[in-house]
Amino acid sequence: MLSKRILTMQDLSCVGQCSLTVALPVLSAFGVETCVLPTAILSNHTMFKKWSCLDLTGEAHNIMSVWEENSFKFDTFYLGYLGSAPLMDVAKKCFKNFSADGAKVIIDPAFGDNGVLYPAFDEKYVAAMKDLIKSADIILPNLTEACFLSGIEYEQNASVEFAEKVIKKLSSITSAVIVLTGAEKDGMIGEIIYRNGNFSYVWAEKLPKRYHGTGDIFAAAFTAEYVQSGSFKKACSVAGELVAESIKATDPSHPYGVNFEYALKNLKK
Ligand code: PXL
Repeated sequence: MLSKRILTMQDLSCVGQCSLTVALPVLSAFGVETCVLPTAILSNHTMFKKWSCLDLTGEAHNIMSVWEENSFKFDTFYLGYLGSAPLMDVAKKCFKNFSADGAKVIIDPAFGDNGVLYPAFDEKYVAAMKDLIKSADIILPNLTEACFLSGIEYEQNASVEFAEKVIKKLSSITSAVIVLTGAEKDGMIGEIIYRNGNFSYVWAEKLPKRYHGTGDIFAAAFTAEYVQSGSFKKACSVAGELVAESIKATDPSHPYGVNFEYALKNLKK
């Protein structure tokens, strides 16, 4: 099998089952070599009452200069929660200096949910992300992120038609394939894929409870499956299934993430 080396850029939250602590095990379990550029170290994710954060922008530049000397190249860049706007410039430098032939850029904007930005972010972060997604081949926003990026006001319980309007506006900013996650229709949850001017859909049963960190599990599994099969629909259904199995295995008294470890252990081939 052709080996595809991924570089994932996102934060390391010491507690919280998100970002790197999810991406690394998921990508490894799917059989993909994964290198990391940690963008920040947090005590825990920002859905807890308190957190500390060490921004690693400066160290990222040191790491990249050594990588240049070692002539490293990557086949896929997969970005999640970065942490601060200057890290978007780090990302652009990375794409420029470390892309293997035909390298792909997959970006999960990872800055908000339920109509609001995550606590560490503001409009400047959104503006920098709006610029960064111009370099992407695939983006994986939820509806909140797609609304912020396209400048359309978020709607609760949005229809598929509304989501498609947001996606079309977003497509005027980036030529990336847009995979909108967490779309809802008739009691189902799924993805709306916009590619070459056409919409396609992947739907699955919607589970009653929403949990934190599921977007990161989806993005990591999507990336791992996509780099191997090249199929958007298969990547969405495999990733959606891993999220669903993780939610089903989660004890409701565990408030800050999902039991993706159990779901990975039982991953079907
Ligand atoms: O799951 C996204 C995420 C990743 N990393 C950190 C976060 C969040 C969401 O809140 O706070 C630090």
